[in-house]
Amino acid sequence: VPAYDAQAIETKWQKTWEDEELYKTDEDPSKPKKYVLEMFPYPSGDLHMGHARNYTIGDAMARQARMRGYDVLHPMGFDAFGLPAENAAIKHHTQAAKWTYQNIAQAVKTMKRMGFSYDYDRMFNTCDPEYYKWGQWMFIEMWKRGLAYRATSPVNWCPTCKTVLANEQVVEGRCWRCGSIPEKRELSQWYLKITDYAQELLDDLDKLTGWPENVKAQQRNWIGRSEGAEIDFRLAAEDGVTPTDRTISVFTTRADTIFGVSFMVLPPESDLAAELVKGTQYEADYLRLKEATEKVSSVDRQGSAREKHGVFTGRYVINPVTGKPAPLWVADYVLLDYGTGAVMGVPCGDQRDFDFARKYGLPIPPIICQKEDPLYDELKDERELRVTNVDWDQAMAAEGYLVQSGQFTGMKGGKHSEAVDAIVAWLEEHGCGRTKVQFRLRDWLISRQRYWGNPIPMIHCDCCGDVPVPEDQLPVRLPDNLDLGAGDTLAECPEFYETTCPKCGKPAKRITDTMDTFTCSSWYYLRYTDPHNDKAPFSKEAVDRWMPVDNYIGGIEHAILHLLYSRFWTKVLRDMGMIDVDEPFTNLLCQGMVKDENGDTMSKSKGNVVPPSSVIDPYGADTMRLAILFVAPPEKDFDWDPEAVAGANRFIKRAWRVVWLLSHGAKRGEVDPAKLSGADAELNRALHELGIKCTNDFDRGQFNTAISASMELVNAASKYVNDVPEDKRDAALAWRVAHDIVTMLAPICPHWAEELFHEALGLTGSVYNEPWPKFDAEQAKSDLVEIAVQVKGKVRARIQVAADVSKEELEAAAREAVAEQIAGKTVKKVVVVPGRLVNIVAI
Ligand code: ANZ
Ligand code: ZN
Repeated sequence: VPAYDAQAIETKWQKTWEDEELYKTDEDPSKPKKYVLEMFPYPSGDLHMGHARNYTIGDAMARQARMRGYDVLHPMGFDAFGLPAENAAIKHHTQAAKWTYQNIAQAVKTMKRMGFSYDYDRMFNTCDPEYYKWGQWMFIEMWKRGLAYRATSPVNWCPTCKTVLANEQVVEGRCWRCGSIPEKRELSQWYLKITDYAQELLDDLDKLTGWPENVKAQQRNWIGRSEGAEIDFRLAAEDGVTPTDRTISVFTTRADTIFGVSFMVLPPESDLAAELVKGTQYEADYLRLKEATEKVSSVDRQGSAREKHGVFTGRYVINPVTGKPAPLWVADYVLLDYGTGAVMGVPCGDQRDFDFARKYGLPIPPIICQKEDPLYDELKDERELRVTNVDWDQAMAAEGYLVQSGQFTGMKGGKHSEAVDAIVAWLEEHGCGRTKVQFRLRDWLISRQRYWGNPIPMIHCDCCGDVPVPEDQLPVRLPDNLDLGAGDTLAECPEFYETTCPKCGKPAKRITDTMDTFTCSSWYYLRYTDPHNDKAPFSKEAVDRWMPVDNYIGGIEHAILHLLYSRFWTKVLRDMGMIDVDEPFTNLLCQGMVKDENGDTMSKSKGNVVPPSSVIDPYGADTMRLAILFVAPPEKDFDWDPEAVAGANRFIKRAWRVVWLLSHGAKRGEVDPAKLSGADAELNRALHELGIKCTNDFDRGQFNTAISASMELVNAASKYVNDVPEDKRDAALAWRVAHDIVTMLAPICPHWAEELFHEALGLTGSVYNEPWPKFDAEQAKSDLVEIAVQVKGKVRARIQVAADVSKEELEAAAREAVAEQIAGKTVKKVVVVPGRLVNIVAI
C-alpha cells in the first residue's frame, strides 16, 4: 500500500482538473439541472473558517449532484464593493481597487487549494465595470417604472462610516457594519420601492418550503403586516373644544378601544407639532425634546423598557366617537414613519401609553375588562365614562369585554374582534375612519455617500430635473484618481460630476452617491448563468435554463438583508419580463458558526482565529473538508477541535489502506447476490444498507451522518480484508465495495477519491463522471430478524433468529431466552407470531 501523501495528491489533481476543465459547466440540456450556490464573499482578506465551512458544504452538494446525473452550475465570485476597501486604501495609502483585487487573488488561491469545484470561467467581481454596468442599467429601468425615486426625509446617518444606512442596516439600533449609533439627518436620498412588493414578499414566503422556519419568521416580522384602521380626529381650536377643519389621523389595530383614548401623541419630528407650539409657552420644551430624540435610534425609541419623554402642545383633538376633547402631546415613543405618524393614546390597553400616562399624570380610563375582574361586574352595563382612572400595575393587553363604551358596551374586544369590526363600521358610516393595512417595511434607501460602490447613473439638471445617463454611456465608471486619504468622495471630484444634461445639453451635475452594495448582491446569481454577456445582464435563455437556484448556502446573518433584497429584485425583473421565476432560491441552508475551542466566536480582535491554512498545510484539504463536515450537521454551530481534525486524518488514511487492500486482486464485474455466503454475504448486505443510508443523508444535506455511513462501510470492509484471505474473496464484490467507498466519499474528499479511483481501482477519466452507485433495498435486508419474547404479555427478551426459522425452532429459542422467568412454572400456552413475537403463558 503506497503512503497517503496528501500534499502531492492534492497538487497533482488540482492541476489536472484545471488543465482538463473538469468543472466547467456542461450546459447539457439532456440532463436535469442543479444550481448549487454559496453566498459569495466580501474579499476582506484571506478566507476564514466560516467561508471554508460554507463552501465545503456547497462543494459536497455540487459534486454529489454531478455524480447523480445532474448538469450542475456551481459558480463563485466576489462581493467586492464596500467600505473596508476604502478604509484600507486610506490606511495603507493604496487604491481601493488594488487592495480588493489583491485580496480576491489570495482568496481564489485558497479556494483552489481547498479543491472547490467551481466553474472558474464564470467568476466575476461586483466591482468589475462589465458587471456593475448592468446594475446601473437595472436602476434606470426601475426609475423608468417609478420603482426608483428620490426623496428628502430623515435618514439614519452613521457618523463613523460617514454614510446613510438602510433601515435593514440598523441592527438593534446600531450600524450593522461598525456598531455606531446612527444619527437622524434630513437628506435627499435615492430609494427603491420595495414596499410595492410588501404583500407579495410576505405571501410568497409560504411557497418557500425549502427555507428554514426561523428565516421566514424573521422576514415576516420585518415586513410586519398589520391590519387595523385609520381614524380621523378633529383638531380643536385654541379654546380646546371647538372642532376645526383640520384632522389628525391615527393608525390603530385596536379601534375597539376608542372610548379609552385619554390623549393623542405626535412624534417630535412632526411638522404639525412644530407649527402648533410655535411661539407658545410650550415651544422651548418641545424643541429640547426634539433635539434629544434625534440622538436615539427608532428601535430604542419603541423599546418598551425605555423611559418615555413627552411634552404637552397646549392643544386638543376631538374624539370622533365620543365627541370629547383629548390633549395633544408630543412623545418620543411615537415614530414619524409608521402608520400615519400619530397615535391615539389608550393607556388601559397599551403598555407604552400606560407608562406614559402614569409618568405625566394622564387618566387611565378602563374600557375593556376581563370577566374575572371585579371591575367587570361594576361596569358591565355602564355606557358612560364613570370610572376615569384605574389603579392597575400595567395595561391589559389581552382580550376582554368592552365597558363604558356607549352602544358597544358588552362586545368582545381585542385585535380583530367583534368590537373592532363594529366600531370601524360605525366610523366608516360617519366618514371618519376606514380599515387600513399597514406594513412595517420601508422603502429601501440605497444612496451611499461613499466612493467604493456602484455610481447611481443619474444626472441632475436645473432645467430638466433628474435625467438618467443614456444607455450607450453606461457604465458610469468610478474614477481611480481620488485622494481617499484626504477624505475625498465623488462629491469632491469635479472631473466626475461635471457633465452636461443628456436632454437639453446645458451644464449639469452627476449624482455623486453610490448604490448600497446590497444592490450588487441582489442579482449576481442571475449573472452567473450568462456571465460574459455584453449585450444584456443575462439572456432569457440562460436564466430559464438555470434559475431558480436549487441549493443556496450561507450565513444566517443574511436572514433579512440580502435574502429580502434578492427576493424583491427577482420580482422586479420578473415584472420587467426578464425572468420567469417568482423566487430566486428554492432551498436555503444556513450553516452554523465555527467557534473556537472554548465556544467563542472567532475574531481578529480576540486573537482566536484558526486560519484554514493551519489545517491544510499539515494535513491537506481533504482532511479539512472531512473534519468540517463530520463534526456537526451543517446548520449547527460547532467548536473547533484539533482532535477532530486528527481523527479525520486517521480515518482518511485507514480508508485509503482498506481501498488499496480490497482492490488488490479484485476485479470489476457483476456481483451475483444469490451466490454469496458467509463473510461475502455479510459485506454485500452492509454495502447496500450503508449505501442507501449514505445516499439518503446526502439528499437531506446531512453530511455528518452520510460520512458515518461511509465509515461503517470502511469498518466492515476492513474486517472483511482481515478475515478473508485475498484468494477466498468474491473478486467482483471486493472490487465493488472498494469502488463504492471511493465514490461515496468523493464529494467530501475529492483528491483522495480521484487518486484511488485511478491508482487503486485502475480507472480512467474522473470519479466525478462516474455515476453514483445504485443500492438495492432487497440486498440490504438482513437475514436475521428480531423477535420479542413475552411472558404473559410482557416483553422479557429479544432474540435474533434467521428469517426463515421454523415455528418449532423459534419456540425453542424463545423458551431458552426466558428460561429464568419460566423456571418452575407450567407453560399453559405458547403463541408464535413468525417474524414478530413469541408469547409464553406460564403460571
Ligand atoms: C391604539 C391602541 C390601543 C393601540 C391599544 C394598541 C393597543 P402594530 O401591531 O405594530 O401595527 N402605533 C401606531 N402608529 C404608531 C407610530 N407611528 N409610532 C408608535 N406607535 C404607533 O401596532 C399598531 C399600534 O401601534 C397602534 O394601535 C398604535 O397603538 C401604535 F389598546 O392604537 B394602538
Ligand atoms: Zn437639462
